[in-house]
Formats: sequence, structure tokens, C-alpha cells
Amino acid sequence: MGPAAFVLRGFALPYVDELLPAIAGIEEVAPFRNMVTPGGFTMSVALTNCGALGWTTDRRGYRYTNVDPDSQQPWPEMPVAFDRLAREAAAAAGFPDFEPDACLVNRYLPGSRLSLHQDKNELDYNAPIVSVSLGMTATFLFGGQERTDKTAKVMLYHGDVAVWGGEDRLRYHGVMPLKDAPHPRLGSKRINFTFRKAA
Ligand code: MD6
Ligand code: FE
Repeated sequence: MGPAAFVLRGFALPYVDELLPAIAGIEEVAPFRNMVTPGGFTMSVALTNCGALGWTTDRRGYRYTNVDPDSQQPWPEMPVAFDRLAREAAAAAGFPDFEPDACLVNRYLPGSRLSLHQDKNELDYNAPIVSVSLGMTATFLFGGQERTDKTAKVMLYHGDVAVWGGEDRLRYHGVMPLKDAPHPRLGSKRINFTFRKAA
């Protein structure tokens, strides 16, 4: 996608049998919820987190917290399979020392979309972001350093892992409204998780 942005097709497929029960476990402790943006819009993507830090948004802004604002309890621990997948994918893309401390889990239903944004709530832009797609296919928009730059469309399929860092770390990106083409394993749903080094 860019000099330091890659899609590793099917990289997560060998992990799926471990990932799905792990997601169910996370959901039980920290359910998916539709958060509100600082601008007052309720996100169509529902999210939760695992790991030491979790990404949240409300009217006061975007930030990482060490507790779930709904329960005031720590976010669920990062499952071992998640951590292994994140490190192996990062290494395969040329980032051998990735140490994720945060994993944002996104749930898309038909029609859910994510508008163009940059990921810039992390302290260390040297660490890459590792993003895993499961379930229904998404059309990912990959832009440039400015919001108005032209975007490329990249399809993300069940099991794909996107890794980006370096000079591509701050590129604008988003997801087009999800089309309802039920996935054999996950049904009318897409799960994405993105690993970061937030602190
Ligand atoms: C998604 N992903 O794929 C949303 N951000 O559902 C992101 O916003 C994202 O995939 C940074 C790096 C990779 C990503
Ligand atoms: Fe993002």
C-alpha cells in the first residue's frame, strides 16, 4: 500500500480458532458499545479493548485509559494468541521489536463505516499498527498525509493483517459502509482488531 504499509493476506487464518473464543471472552467482561465522538456523533462501529490500555472517545475527546469507563474495571488482558499474532505479523512486515500494550476491537454490522482519520493518540509513532480483519469483507480507504489527498481502495478479507508504520504511520484511512454479504463463520459481521503501542 505504501513503502511501510503492507497487507499480509491470510496471515491470521491459522489463528482464527484461537481468536474467536478469545473475542467472546473479552466481550463478556467489556461488551461492545457505540461510543460518542467529541463532535457529538454516535459511532456506527461498536468497540471494546483488551490489554493494559484501551482507546475510548466521549464528548471530552479521544484518549487511552487503563480502565473501562463503563465498569471502571481494567480492560481484559490481552489474550496470548492476540499478542503472538501481533508480534509475528509486525516482524513479517519488517518491525521486529513491536510490543503492543493496547488492542482496540471494532465490530462492524451492515452499514457501519469509519470516516477518514489519522491514528495519533499514541505517544510513539515509531511503533507500527497491526490490524486484523475477520468476517465480512471491508473496503478500506487508504489516503495520504492530508485529509483531502486522493484515497486508494483496498479490500480486506477474513484473515488479512494490515501492518503499517514508518513514513506511512500517519496516513489518513477509513472504511466504506459495510455491505451485507454474510460470512460463513461470523455471519453478518466484521471484527477488526488493531494493536498499538500507545504509551
Ligand atoms: C478497520 N482500522 O479496519 C479500522 N487504523 O476496521 C483502522 O482504523 C486502522 O486498520 C490504523 C491502522 C490500521 C487500521
Ligand atoms: Fe485507524
